Amino acid sequence: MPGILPGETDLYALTDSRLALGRSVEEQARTLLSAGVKILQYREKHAKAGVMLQECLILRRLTREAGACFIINDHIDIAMLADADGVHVGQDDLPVPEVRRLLGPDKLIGLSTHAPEQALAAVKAGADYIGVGPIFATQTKEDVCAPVGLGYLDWVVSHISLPFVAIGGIKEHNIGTVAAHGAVCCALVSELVGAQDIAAKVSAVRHAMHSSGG
Ligand code: TZP
Ligand code: MG
Repeated sequence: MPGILPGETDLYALTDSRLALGRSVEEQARTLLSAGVKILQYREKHAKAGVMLQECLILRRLTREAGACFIINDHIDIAMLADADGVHVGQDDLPVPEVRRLLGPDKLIGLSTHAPEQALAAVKAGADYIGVGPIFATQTKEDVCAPVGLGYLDWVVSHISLPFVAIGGIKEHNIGTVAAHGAVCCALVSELVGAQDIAAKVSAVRHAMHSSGG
């Protein structure tokens, strides 16, 4: 079964142990999945490869049990070994066609994009979905580009038919605006795993996303 794509679900959660108030990756994942999150990305920029593999094998089991999609950031080798549903790469990572050669046709490839030409190139390269952002300023990503704002999101909504996920600085207080601009799926890092009560935050964010007219 291929993974669930952005567009088929509203929230896309990412792990980040540096923001998770001491909670392990497994604990972050268990809580997010039991709160109903259906796409989970493992994104642990500072973990060693051996640790990554062990953690991803656990997350693979948990996501499978929860019927959720499991995506790994950057690391194609770990994704293959853990039988993840796909990988998410950035503009400076391995090119999508090369990732496809490694992963084959049945796995998902997500590509972060920050401008119209990158979105068009992602479609051409065969990405399965794109990340759109950073919509707002974010401290979570170390090498992040300046926020692209809602303008790029508007452009994607009207020009790109590939599934996409909005990302970057999205929080309970602004997710209604992002949804009102046409984002069906939003990715959140610090707002979810950095919350005192992750399950309560998932439900508050969902409520804000679906009830606000912007
Ligand atoms: N790609 C663009 S911004 C970002 C990624 C992975 C991090 C977003 O983190 P947050 O905490 O939701 O702003
Ligand atoms: Mg990357």
